[in-house]
Amino acid sequence: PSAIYLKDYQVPNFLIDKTELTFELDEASVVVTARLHMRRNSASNDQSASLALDGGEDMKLIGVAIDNNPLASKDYQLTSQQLEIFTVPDEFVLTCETLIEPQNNTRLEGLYRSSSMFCTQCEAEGFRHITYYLDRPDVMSVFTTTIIADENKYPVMLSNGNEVERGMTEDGRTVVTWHDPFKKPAYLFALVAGDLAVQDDVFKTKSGRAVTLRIFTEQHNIDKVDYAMGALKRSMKWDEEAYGREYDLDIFMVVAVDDFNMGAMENKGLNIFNSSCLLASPETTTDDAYLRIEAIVAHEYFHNWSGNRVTCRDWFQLSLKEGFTVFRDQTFSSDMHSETVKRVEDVSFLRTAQFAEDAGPMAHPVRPASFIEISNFYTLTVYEKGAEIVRMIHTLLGEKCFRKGADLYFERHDGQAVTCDDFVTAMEDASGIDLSQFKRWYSQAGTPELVLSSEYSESSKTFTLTVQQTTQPTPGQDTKLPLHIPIKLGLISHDGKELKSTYDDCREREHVLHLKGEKTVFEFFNVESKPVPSILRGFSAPVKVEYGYSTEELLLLMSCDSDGFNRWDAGQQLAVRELKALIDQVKNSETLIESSDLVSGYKALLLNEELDPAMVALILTLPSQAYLSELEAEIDPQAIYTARDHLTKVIAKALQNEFSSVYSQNTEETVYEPNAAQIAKRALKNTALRYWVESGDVKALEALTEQFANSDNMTDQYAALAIAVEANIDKADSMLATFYDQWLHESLVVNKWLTLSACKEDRKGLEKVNELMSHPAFDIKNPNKVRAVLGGMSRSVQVFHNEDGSGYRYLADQIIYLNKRNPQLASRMCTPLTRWKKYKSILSGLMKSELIRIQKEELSKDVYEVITKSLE
Ligand code: DPP
Ligand code: ZN
Repeated sequence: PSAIYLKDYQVPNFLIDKTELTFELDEASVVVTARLHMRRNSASNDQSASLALDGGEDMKLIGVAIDNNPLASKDYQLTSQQLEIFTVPDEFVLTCETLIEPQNNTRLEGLYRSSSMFCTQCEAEGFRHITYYLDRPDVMSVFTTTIIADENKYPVMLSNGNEVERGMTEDGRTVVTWHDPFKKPAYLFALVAGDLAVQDDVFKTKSGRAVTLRIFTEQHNIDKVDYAMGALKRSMKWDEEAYGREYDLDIFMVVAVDDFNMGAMENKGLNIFNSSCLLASPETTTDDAYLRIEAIVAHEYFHNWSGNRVTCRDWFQLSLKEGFTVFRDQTFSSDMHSETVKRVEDVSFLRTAQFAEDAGPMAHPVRPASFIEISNFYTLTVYEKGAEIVRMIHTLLGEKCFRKGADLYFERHDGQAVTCDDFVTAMEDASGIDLSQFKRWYSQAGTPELVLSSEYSESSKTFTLTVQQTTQPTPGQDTKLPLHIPIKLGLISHDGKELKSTYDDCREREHVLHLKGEKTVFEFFNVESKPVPSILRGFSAPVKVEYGYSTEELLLLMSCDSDGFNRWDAGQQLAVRELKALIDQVKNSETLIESSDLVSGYKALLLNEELDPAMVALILTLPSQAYLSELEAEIDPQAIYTARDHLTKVIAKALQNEFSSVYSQNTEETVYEPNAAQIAKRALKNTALRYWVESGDVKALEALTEQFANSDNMTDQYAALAIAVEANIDKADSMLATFYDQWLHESLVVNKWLTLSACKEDRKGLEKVNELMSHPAFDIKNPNKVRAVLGGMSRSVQVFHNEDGSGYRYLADQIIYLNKRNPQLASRMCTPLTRWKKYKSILSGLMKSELIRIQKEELSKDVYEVITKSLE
């Protein structure tokens, strides 16, 4: 396999104005007839180029014709990746007939089967497994799709756009034709056929049009779509208000599919969702999952403008649509619930997982310069860091100019396939703000690190802040340039008040500093007393910050900062300090001794009844094993685990009474609703229960058992079970068994059971994982189940990081097996092993040898790229 490069981009030699597809669906095979109305692209600099169409080797070419004249085999060449036709006129209709076998498509790319239905996934390059095509996003075409199938088996037959015709073939099969008036790249094509149930609704757009909304699921799941439908309507309304974007077709359809590689897909007018990201009911769905469903429904809907109406020129620009759309869905969720809680959750995720990606062998810029397999670049960097870039633009421009920029972008590029540069240019043109240095964020990989120091002059009332930025080298990028970084800053007096200061001729409580150089000194005048700086409020840039706060200063920020995000962050910093000290003690086999600062800070929080319970829960949650691993120079998983466990128990014992009373105060009988107020209370209640159980109080165990057995909602029941597993209480195994028996008919709940069973810290863990993989509830065809078990296992310290290497070997075996079946999924499963260089030497060596073992196999492009880069 070889890499392709952004710098080699060329416009397509041909364009496809119209795409007419006919699918004859059958159990044994599907015949696809494509009629492509093509012409040479006058913008191409090769006007005599042959026609090279993309196509996968899993297709059988039945016949190909130009303007209805069948081609002979001497007229073209067929390889495993393309169909090349040597001579074609300047304008022509290409007809191409292919035969595919969706039932044997285990890659879940292109047309495949999930349960008894047919469905598609074409992003990024799945369409080429359906027919030969110019499968690249800058080739946009108007699609008409005809589906022919037995209506008894497939009463529902869907594709993009509007249904325009329905009839019968002579042999009694149904023929349905769909037409999508908006031109689109092939990655947005979708087809679904099956015996599906539907729920209908209507959305009135701001201009008064009635849009039909239809959600389809397998028959047994249709009672779980109310929440998604509501979320869809909220999203449609929000996009009209926040961005002035109205929906453009008369119908919007969503289909839930069990076997799906990704979360969901924004196909024009016909979104396809992993059922785990759509189906919800109080009994089977946790609060977290509700919020996730709402966010993903919104995300896919928002793509209708940021992605579909304006799409990407090439796949290097993936973040153009993903970064922007994630930013849009984050803002939507924060408008629907709590802004601070949402920000904390997003940043916590970014700092844990994206920072780790940036520090690993797969580190890449938000706009990658090259790739071997694009599926490997649906990453946290492209999505989450990409969203941070858009957020920074928002911070630099302010709400009003940002909106002007977005309006200009949509207006200027409607119907086009464009680049990240085009997006930034629209923002610059609308605001007059120069973003030329800022654009380095798109091309430079790695997480910038800021080191800050300060001075205060009592006599001149001047506060001076010195900021230095550096970015560590990443693979293929040894030298780094300084970035334009917005730093939102406030100053707080030692008695907890917000201080005004004069900076850049503005007298305000908060300023946005523009860090541009490697080292910059910022001066603030008329600062009444020596301040504690509140740095990077709202996490105004995706960077690491180092500033020598004293413990007292962090406690002050944690209790007084007007910026909710920084209050949380101060708590995290305190906890991280404490944990780092403990980790070192474990590593040196010393007796573990902790300070009492964190405990007293937590106590104050628990006693303060005015705080948002959701924020209290977040602050009380210790930094995760994964986040602490990211912060370590050399990861010793067991040491981190031991330190975290120790501190949890110390806090639990010291505040046992507080936790027990917070638990009771937040336990009330209400009818379950996934609203912010209820979610907050449940979060705090269950955080309290987690500690309370760790305190060893028998009453806590009673409360846990009672909550597990009698909750009327999955959030509380699952929380009880997860606590039992994490705290490793004696009853955990029997609770897991009970849970399975209770929910064996609910596949999505069973996935939760698989994850918890697989991540349980247990000396016999690997045997159990192996049992799970052959359990009747497991299904290797289903990516959710594979992720549940292997993802769960990779999180456990004792099972995965066992020093006999058995955990790594087990995962490698599974990757080798999946590599052939489902390369995308196999490649994702490699992630934990790719971080090998950061682990302590015994583990590092074991991980590396598994990577080498995988490398010796005949690998898919997906796995090849990840493994090779990890070993470089
Ligand atoms: N474009 C899809 C999404 O992120 C890919 N799964 O919404
Ligand atoms: Zn997306």
